[in-house]
Amino acid sequence: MRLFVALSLPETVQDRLSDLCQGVPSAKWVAADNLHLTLRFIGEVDHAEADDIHDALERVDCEAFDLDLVGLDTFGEGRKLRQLWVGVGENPALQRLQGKVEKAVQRAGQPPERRKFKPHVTLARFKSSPGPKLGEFIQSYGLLRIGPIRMADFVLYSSQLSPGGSIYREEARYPLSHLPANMASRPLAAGLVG
Ligand code: 2AM
Repeated sequence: MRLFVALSLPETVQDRLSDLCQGVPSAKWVAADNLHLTLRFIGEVDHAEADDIHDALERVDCEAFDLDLVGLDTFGEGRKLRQLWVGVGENPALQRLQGKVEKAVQRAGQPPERRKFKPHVTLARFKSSPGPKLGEFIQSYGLLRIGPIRMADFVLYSSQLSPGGSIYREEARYPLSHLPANMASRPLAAGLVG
């Protein structure tokens, strides 16, 4: 299975973002309920590895925090533009959580992520040049600011590639705060372990 760890966004925020998602030809917009902020992409693992990752994530002890979504930016430029995304206001608590998730995933035996963490919520992906409409979109919504959004947990998702786009499934949710470890421990979602 293909796994990643992310912050899920409240439905109200997903809907607000999704309402913006139009008017740029060639944009492949992310479906509202797929909008999320990735903390760590893991990729393909087997069931035993997935269990180890789950066990390690259950031990992550980090405080709940508020998140602000701020502004728009892209990965790649011009003809090489690949993604349009919403950024995140400076957030030490988010950085702490990401660091702990990274350590947990490594403790579970996965290789380290080499790329620097750049928190973002992908709105659209591009296979061909978006043309001038993207500039207009960024002009219209570049000052976007949504928040504070309370982040009280994080999620282990599986992702299945399908012709209609990726299907994300929540496999486990991990509370943030300072609960004793035994209160934070729950089994994996049914079906993750074979
Ligand atoms: P993205 O939003 O920047 O595309 C599920 O696919 C999540 O994992 C997405 O948020 C995606 O980030 C991220 N992701 C997918 N493939 C990845 C890869 N090869 N390396 C890092 N992150 C990846």
